[in-house]
Amino acid sequence: MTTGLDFIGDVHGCRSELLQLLQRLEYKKTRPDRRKLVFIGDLTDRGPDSVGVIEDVAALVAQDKAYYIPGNHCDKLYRYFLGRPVQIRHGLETTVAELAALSRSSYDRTRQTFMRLFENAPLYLPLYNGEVIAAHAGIRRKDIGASGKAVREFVLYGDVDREQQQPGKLPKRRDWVLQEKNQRDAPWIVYGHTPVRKPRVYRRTINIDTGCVFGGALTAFRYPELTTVDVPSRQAEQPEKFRVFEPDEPLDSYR
Ligand SMILES: [Mn+2]
Repeated sequence: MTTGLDFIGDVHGCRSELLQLLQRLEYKKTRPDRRKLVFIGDLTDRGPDSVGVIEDVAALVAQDKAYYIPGNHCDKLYRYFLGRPVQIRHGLETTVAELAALSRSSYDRTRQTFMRLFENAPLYLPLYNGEVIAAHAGIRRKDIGASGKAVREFVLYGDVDREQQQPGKLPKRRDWVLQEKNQRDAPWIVYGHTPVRKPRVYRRTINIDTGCVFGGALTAFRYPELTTVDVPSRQAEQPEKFRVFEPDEPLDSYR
């Protein structure tokens, strides 16, 4: 059993920010006090070093210092590596360009490393005796323990409104946490997927995707401490990528 968990949201190829955050969390040399990292998906796409992030995260998982669960960008990269027809857009084009610049042997190694990481990952992950669940875009508490296509779609893509979808545009995402009950002792749900300026807390859920690749920050959520640690982004600011969700709650009201 670990003494604590450090969840890290959507890295999207922001390797230098990741390494700085790991330093702040003291993972660089040895594992601090038997804590463990939890990467909650979307390692690649859009940022400057997706290949480096794949190598870093796979190495941490192999050393038993980290868990990893996939995000929608991971799912698409996996299908790309399988040779399935996927659209090289929405950020995948940067990862594909990085891969194209590799030597044949480096390409093969990265492909194998990523595919193995993905194949060994659960869709979502209950941790700390089920007190906390990691799921890329979130999960309804009633679905914890369930699998199947609808749950998979929700966990990877969120609560998307397919009916309102405009042709060629990304579907709208609903604020799924509003449907969750306010229950003491309900498991915490740690998710990302939709960039927010500050970690958004509501009813024992926390969105920790603070949009590093869009100029925000890379954030870690520490459990059971219920604190966050963040490092500022080195990427260009893209304010239009961030969403504002109401209501939210102060994290320290749960401590
Ligand atoms: Mn995502």
